[in-house]
Amino acid sequence: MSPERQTFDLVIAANRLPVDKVITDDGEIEWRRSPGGLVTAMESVMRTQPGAWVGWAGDSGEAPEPFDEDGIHLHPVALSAEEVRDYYEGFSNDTLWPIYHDVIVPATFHREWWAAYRAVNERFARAVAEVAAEGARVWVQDYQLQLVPALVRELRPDVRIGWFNHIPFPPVELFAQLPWRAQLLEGLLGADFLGFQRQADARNFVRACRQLLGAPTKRDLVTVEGQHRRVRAAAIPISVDFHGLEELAKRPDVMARAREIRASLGDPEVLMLGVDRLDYTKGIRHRLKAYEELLSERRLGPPEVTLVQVATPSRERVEAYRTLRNEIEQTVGRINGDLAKIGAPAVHYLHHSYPREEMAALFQAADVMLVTPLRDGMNLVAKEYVTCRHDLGGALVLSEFTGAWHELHQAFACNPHDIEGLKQTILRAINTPAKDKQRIMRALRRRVADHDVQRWAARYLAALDAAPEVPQPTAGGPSRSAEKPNPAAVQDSSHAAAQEPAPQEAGR
Ligand code: GDG
Repeated sequence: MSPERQTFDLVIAANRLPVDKVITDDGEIEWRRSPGGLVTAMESVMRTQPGAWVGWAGDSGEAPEPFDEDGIHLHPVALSAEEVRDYYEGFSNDTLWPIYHDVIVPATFHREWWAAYRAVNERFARAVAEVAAEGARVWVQDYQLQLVPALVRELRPDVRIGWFNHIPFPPVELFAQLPWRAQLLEGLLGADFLGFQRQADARNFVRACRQLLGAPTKRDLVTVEGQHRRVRAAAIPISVDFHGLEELAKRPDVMARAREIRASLGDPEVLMLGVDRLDYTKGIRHRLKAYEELLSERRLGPPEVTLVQVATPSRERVEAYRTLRNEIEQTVGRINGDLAKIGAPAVHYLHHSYPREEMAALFQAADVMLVTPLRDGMNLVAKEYVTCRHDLGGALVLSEFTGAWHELHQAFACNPHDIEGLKQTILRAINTPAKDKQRIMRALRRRVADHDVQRWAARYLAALDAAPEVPQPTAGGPSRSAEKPNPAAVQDSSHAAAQEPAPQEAGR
């Protein structure tokens, strides 16, 4: 640690920095805050304590110098073009992503990708070690950085380390396919506390440690033998900035835009909406199949009913994503070719990303929101939709395979693999009386309002502080054994388990 470096009590490490580079008309470089739940949550935390964010700035090659942006110290990490290919597109998105999402597409294993993943994780760990103050809290995000906890612990045994997984953690039978499974688990076990979206994800992790490493485990604790440490793994489900987004959705211009969207679609009786990154996990193909069958069977049809599908471009250099895009675009073409009328397309397919205001307007315009992933860590779109429905209108069709379903169990639940069932659920979401739908929407909104992203971050950090103690070497930094566990945090995170619906509620 160089003495002149600024250091921080809270350090976030995430694959991406929360800013995008924009070149202005006069050729100047500007950084614009990329709006996302994580950034909003961190803003609320960093208001009371200065924090740093370590991440990639989005361009390959040399990293920009560290800079401050809206009260957060941003510390860019460099990635070469080869590392973007091997660490990011390769190991993160073509090895880990499929394994962690039920192998919906086969995973690709390359030893060079693993070498790049390790090298980049080492670089992130060194950057974290540089900016973390004595005894700081370090919060590592997501599957791209699973080796960082152990690497940081080696460099900086004085800091407290947490990791949060935004995606599912797979059952041991799938995780075991990874040739580097032991190294990944050992990387994570460098943390004091590991956060997951669902209880099932935390349990999968603990089981993997027991079965693949032979580590002793007890409930949500894994013992790291040799280091006399215990690591806790628990569910702390992420959420959205309820009040910020609701305020946006209440803006008169946004509400007027929602009406304008409906009018430009010919004021259909039923407007259905899908909003997803174009990813095979999101179940877009299953959704289109159910919709196509409903149209062919004349149970629904344009112009009375129409579907808007926003498919945000994603990972376009990964083969599986290019294949998916072709399949979806062919299907949309076929549905419109077979089933649309002049001036009344059956599917409005939009392969763009939109400003937040437009998303909020779309959510308010939609009578039925289709969230049908085959597997999804949480799915924030579901929570954003109910947040925007301050009018209590609309209906949410929600896959049981999302983390969100474990909290939003009043939604119209579906199994997207069951096309017949999905069709029935869509019809039910359309035909349920408005009064009943309002009651459902009120309950869904209450859940998200009470469990917003600010509360998520506060709960996570409280759980990190309350994580089992580590015996510290007496020389050097402050002893952490003086800290008391925070019973409130422990109690609060077990609350998530209480919220999981009983299995018999699944078929609603
Ligand atoms: C991962 C996990 C987990 C999408 N298109 C546009 C746009 N979006 C926004 C949505 C939402 C976000 O992107 C997508 O979040 P999701 O949660 O739906 O899905 P992933 O991208 O797969 O996220 C997921 C999440 O991490 C957080 O932990 O929930 O399970 O896979 O906020 O609104 N936003 C704008 N324009 C778009 O065109 N402005």
